Amino acid sequence: PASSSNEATNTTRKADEMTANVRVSPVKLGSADIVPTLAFPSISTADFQFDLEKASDIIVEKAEEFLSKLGTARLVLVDLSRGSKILSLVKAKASQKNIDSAKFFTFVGDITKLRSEGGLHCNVIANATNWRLKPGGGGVNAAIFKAAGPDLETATRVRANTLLPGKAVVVPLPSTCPLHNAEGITHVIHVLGPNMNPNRPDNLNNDYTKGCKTLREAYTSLFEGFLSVVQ
Ligand code: AR6
Repeated sequence: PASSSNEATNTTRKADEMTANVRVSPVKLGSADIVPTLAFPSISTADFQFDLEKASDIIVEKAEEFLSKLGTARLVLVDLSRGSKILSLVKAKASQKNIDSAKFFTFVGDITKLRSEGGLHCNVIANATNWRLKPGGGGVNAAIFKAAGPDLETATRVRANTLLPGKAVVVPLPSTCPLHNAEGITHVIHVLGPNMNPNRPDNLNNDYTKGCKTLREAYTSLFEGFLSVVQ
């Protein structure tokens, strides 16, 4: 019967997403199949140079804290390469804590092409942004603003012009936006993490007491933003 074969497909898809990123045809992902899912990059750990061990502890701690509030919704940490150190650290630490890997998992892929290239449908994505909420600057921020086109900049301006470290802002994407119609993303949540890059004027000067506090606040603000979208 159709229902049991759908169930089998769903089970296989989940297993694939959790392990090998095996591609699943997007045509199988009708709206009825969609589980509310937030895909997020590791905030502050590339351009902003935040320590990976400390960041991975915070990601796992915050994901665990929010999973109980999220119902069936899922959290997915994304990075570009299979060799990503932050993905392996988080995967190992989440598994040590016996966190449900169907609800919180890691995924290799470009966050702007998760459905079209990875077969993973995420209705919300997070962006590791800058305080001006401006396109460009490299990293995931440049990729998301580029893929979304001018619609994202306009929709962002309606919500905010600046962001403080540790804060997030939820931006709904109009259906005309390429990220919405090609990838099924309805919201982008911009998050500003702590900046530990000593080559930048606005860095925390290696103060990890403040840095960890701000990164925790950033994930709290991000996950609360996602909660506000799913509820
Ligand atoms: N898809 C998935 N993950 C990505 C992608 C992508 N397309 N691009 C990068 N990553 P970063 P930060 C991963 O540097 O450290 C910008 O200039 C990357 O491998 O984007 O918070 C902004 O304008 C890493 O794991 O963000 C800010 O000024 C993670 O995304 C500043 O950088 C975050 O790396 C923010 O720095």
